Amino acid sequence: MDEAARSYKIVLGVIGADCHAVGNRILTAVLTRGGIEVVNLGVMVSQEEFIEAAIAEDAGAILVSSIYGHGELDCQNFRARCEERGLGDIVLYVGGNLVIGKQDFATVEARFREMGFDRVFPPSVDLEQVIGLLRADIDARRPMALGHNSGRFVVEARA
Ligand code: B12
Repeated sequence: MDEAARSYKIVLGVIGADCHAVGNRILTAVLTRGGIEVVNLGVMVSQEEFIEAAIAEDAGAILVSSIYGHGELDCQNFRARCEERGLGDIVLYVGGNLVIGKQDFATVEARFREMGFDRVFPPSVDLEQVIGLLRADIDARRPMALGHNSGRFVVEARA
């Protein structure tokens, strides 16, 4: 397949009991305009709902928003749950006001990276840059020869 013709599908939502909806709509609009196919789950999305949607939609990435400050709690074990469900190659991003109050972003980033997120973004991120990163990260995780959810294929093939 021609690289330029490759489609990039992602699942987006606001995790946990978080109902902040404005950023979610902006993310959807900017990413869609940038040529990314967005499956928007809206607000108050559970880990399970993100994972179910990523499997059903054969998405290359899950973008998690957390605005109300409880991101660390809501995102616990997210990467492990993805792996359990065969999404070994899924790209995981998280962004927003991830923790309560003002904390050094480098420290916050390190904690979420430790939890298995590929990239961690502050509220002030340039969304055009995110589109470029997304394409590159999905390409790196899913070489053209492998289909979507290829991590699941590898797990099943090993079983
Ligand atoms: C509007 C608002 C509300 C509204 C939300 C209405 C709605 N349905 O959207 C209401 C009044 C309901 C509300 C409630 C609460 N809120 Co409020 N709210 C705000 C406010 C004023 C604006 C949020 C907003 O729309 N911002 C504009 C959008 C465009 O920005 P954004 O959401 O940050 O999203 C952008 C970026 O973060 C980034 N981004 C987000 N996610 C991701 C993900 C990825 C992967 C990437 C790349 C980028 C990215 O891109 C987005 C687009 O540019 C902020 C203060 C502020 N100035 O931000 C507080 C704020 C977010 N709220 C806050 C709090 C504490 C609450 C409550 C807990 C208050 C309470 N005690 O009840 C509740 C939580 C309710 C709940 N269950 O979620 C705090 C969070 C504190 C923290 N994280 O440390 C803030 C920061 C206010 C503050 N300074 O204390 N809130």
